Order: sequence, then C-alpha cells, then structure tokens
Amino acid sequence: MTQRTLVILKPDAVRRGLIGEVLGRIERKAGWTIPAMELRTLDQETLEQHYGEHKGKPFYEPLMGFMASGPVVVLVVEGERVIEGVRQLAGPTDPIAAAPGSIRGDFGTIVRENLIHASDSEESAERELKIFFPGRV
Ligand code: IDP
Ligand code: MG
Repeated sequence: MTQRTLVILKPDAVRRGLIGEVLGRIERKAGWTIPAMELRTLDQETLEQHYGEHKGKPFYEPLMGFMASGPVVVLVVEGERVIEGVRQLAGPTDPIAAAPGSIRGDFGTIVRENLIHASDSEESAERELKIFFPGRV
C-alpha cells in the first residue's frame, strides 16, 4: 500500500549535523522515495496549525519555541507503508524509552528534542502534507 507521510527533521537534528544520518535511514528503506524536501525556518502560524492538537498542554509553548529555534528539514516520504514505517524508524516520543536502533533511541535524551516528526496516521498525513506542501502533494 503506497502512502505519503510528512516528516520534519527538528531544529536539534539540523543543529547537531544529523540530517544525513536521519535521511540515510529513510533512504535505505527499499522503494521509499522523497518527492519533496526543503530546509526552512517555521513560523508561528504554521506551527500552530501543525501542533494544534497539543494546545493547552504544559509542553506546548516550549515545543513551539523549540520548533521555531532554527531551521528544520521538511520532507515528503512516499512508499510502501511509510506512515507506520517512519514512525517505527523514529521510535516512541520519549527518546530514553525508545529502543536503540531507532532514531530517537540512538540520538535523543530529552522528550522535546526528539529529532524527528512523522505523521501518525493517514488522516494526520493528509492534513500535515497540506500545511507544509500546499498544492504540491
Ligand atoms: P510524537 O512526535 O511522537 O507524535 P506527540 O505526543 O504528538 O509525539 O508530541 C509532539 C511533540 O511534542 C513530541 O515529538 C515532543 O517533541 C513534544 N512532546 C510531547 N510530549 C512531551 C512532554 O511530555 N514533554 C516535552 N515535550 C513533549
Ligand atoms: Mg504526534
């Protein structure tokens, strides 16, 4: 089942020079492709749309500040079961709980700075792709 998902390499991944490391793991999955990708600094409006579901939670404001703190890489990944697949590559939200071998498990320590965002369902992917690549996917 071919799908598309929205991935963000968060500011910590870019600052730490891990773009290649993380992209390499995605690229090496058989048959997956990257139809769109860009380095950009996210504005408040885009972040509010993207993380609207978390508004009001204690981590929301620090998350917004962190996500706007430097450039990110936004990309579309396409291929067989990419929505579940990139979530598996990323690992669970808390990097200490994430297994070694996953992106968050290998490189993260604190929950907020967990290196990567990946859409969590078909509905989220459709919504998020429209926010970050309107008219392109
Ligand atoms: P996800 O990125 O694994 O889907 P979500 O629950 O959707 O996790 O949370 C979005 C992002 O908010 C997380 O990736 C992480 O950066 C941050 N976050 C989530 N929960 C916490 C928390 O308890 N403390 C600090 N930051 C958090
Ligand atoms: Mg999420």
